[in-house]
Amino acid sequence: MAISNRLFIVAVVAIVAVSAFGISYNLSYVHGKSSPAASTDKITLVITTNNQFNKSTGDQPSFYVLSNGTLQSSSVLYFPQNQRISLTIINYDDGPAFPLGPPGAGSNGVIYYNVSGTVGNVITVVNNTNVNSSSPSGASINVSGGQAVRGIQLDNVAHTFTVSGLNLNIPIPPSSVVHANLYINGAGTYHWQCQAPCGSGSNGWSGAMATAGWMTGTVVVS
Ligand SMILES: [Cu+2]
Repeated sequence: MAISNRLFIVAVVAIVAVSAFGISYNLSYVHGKSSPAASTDKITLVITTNNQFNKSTGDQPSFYVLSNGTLQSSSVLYFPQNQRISLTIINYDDGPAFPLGPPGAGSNGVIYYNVSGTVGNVITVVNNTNVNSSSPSGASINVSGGQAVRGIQLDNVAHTFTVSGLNLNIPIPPSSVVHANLYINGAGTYHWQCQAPCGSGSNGWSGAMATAGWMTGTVVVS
């Protein structure tokens, strides 16, 4: 074997060894750093449109639970008590609906629909993630990310995730991803309801709005 070949092999072995050390070092570093003091439960809800409700009503929007890569019924949601819940809501609905309830007036005179019941009464909103329905074909993907807000302008609310028994109100803009951290102290059974009349009927409160697993349902905290 020529000396240059031996040098090459030594060099390769050294590179592999250093890389392996780096990977294992990084893994242990990340693992050690990511161990939280309290356990976290991640819950992801997905709002889709074009769900066939029945023949006379037609399509309705609906909340689902993302579980093991499949969309499951939101009729009964299970939340853990006394630990941090990392709640993500992915909304594919690109149309707003005016929510009910007392809005808070912003300092600039703009009316907002306030967040409540989350850590800091804040949600993080990533807008324009629904690129398929909001971007014309060929347009660049425009994602503005990670804005922490205490409210959403009233005419920019598509749905809400509201559990009045927990004073929890999460307004959800069209075509957005919303994230919130929350704690729920103690067990209980509650009613959840979207407060933006997005269903059928003359006032929008029929169909999905009045049917468990669509825009309303039960939250079991245990
Ligand atoms: Cu709704």
